[in-house]
Amino acid sequence: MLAPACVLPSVSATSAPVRRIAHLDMDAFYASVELLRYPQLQGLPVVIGGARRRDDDALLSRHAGLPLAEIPVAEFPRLKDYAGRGVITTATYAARQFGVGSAMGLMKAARLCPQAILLPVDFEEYRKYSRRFKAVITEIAPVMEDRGVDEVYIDFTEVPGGQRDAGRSLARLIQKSIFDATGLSCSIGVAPNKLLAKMASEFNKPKGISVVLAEDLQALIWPLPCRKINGVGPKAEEKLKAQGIYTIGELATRDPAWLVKIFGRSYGAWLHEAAWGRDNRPVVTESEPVSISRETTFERDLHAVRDKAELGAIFTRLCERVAADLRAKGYVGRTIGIKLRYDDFRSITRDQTLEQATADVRTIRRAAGQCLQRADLTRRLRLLGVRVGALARADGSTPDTSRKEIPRHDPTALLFPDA
Ligand code: DCP
Ligand code: MG
Repeated sequence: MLAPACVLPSVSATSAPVRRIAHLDMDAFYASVELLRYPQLQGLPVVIGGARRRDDDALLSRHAGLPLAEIPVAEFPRLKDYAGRGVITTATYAARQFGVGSAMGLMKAARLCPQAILLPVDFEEYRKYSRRFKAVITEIAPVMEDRGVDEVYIDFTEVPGGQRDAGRSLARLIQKSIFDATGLSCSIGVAPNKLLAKMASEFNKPKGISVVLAEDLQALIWPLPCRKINGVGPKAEEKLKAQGIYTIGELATRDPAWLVKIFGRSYGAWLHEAAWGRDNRPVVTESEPVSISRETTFERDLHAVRDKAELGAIFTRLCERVAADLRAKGYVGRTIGIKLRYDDFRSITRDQTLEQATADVRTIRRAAGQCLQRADLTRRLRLLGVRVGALARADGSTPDTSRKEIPRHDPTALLFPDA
């Protein structure tokens, strides 16, 4: 006999909330920030790029005293007058209609859209707006992963209202709050995981909101070219095409064992999972480094034999700094490596993996020294670096290793080798 309904907990009371991950990407980011300064360019084809700050300065000095928003449109530099080897960082949507876009040479773009207005890049301004829009998001939804200047992942799952209308309501609120605070628009994709959310945010750009549910895989994801998977680059795409695989749906039908044979164990297995829309990566609020490293470029090229003492002191100092960084950040690492750049700018790396993770300077120095012996030391060197990877938290917890850390350049290592 069935138990009375009242003693059974209702499904909604016991089941975990549906996982809803958002990917947010700002629309024509650099260009949109420039349009805040120069609203008279709204709706016009504008490209950002080149190293022509001087032209902008000239424009400003010609109109000294005039508010930026009142500089006549006719006064702005045009793409057709550009000569040089600069490339476009981004273009307004009006300019994209002419086929110009990120990474295209300015001279080529000038042929496609000579009348486009050309503005120089101002990274500082973009970073300022980047910080602003991210602060708006974390006020509303605290679990946010920073993925660079204009994009983030946000975990909607536990946010109040994050489940409403499959995440659409919260996405709308975030879009509006960012616009109110900055005047900038963005596009948001909401899906069961990062992989699908990243694809979804592109669906309705600009100012778009797109929701992809697990059951939409076949209809919305499988018709897309494999290249739309974040992690399938041009090389993998070519290789897939050579196997007759063009769409994600075609990829999904292939036997995983076959994919492993063609693409290798880890990438082949990942391709299969990606094609089936599976991805368990968490939204990581604080970046966890993959490795910690220090490197220094010498003021003059050094030779391993002739400058042995000087090089040795710098090497020890770098190891000390890496060990100190590890301790300060609470990590130990198993893979110890070195990086050398020769006087002809060729770079090499050597590393070795220890039995046990360490943050001990002597252990690091010894292992790095062994790596150095495996390198060609007959040429003069212009850069030396020491790196500790395969990190684990010193307290035993496991870090997420989906992100990379840029080596810290250490100009003082040469100046104060014994400091
Ligand atoms: N960027 C760059 N060089 C590239 C690509 C991009 O300098 N090859 C910069 C300029 C962009 C910013 O990064 O404004 C963000 O890149 P996106 O790919 O998100 O491009 P946009 O935000 O400009 O446009 P979209 O609306 O398509 O996101
Ligand atoms: Mg963008």
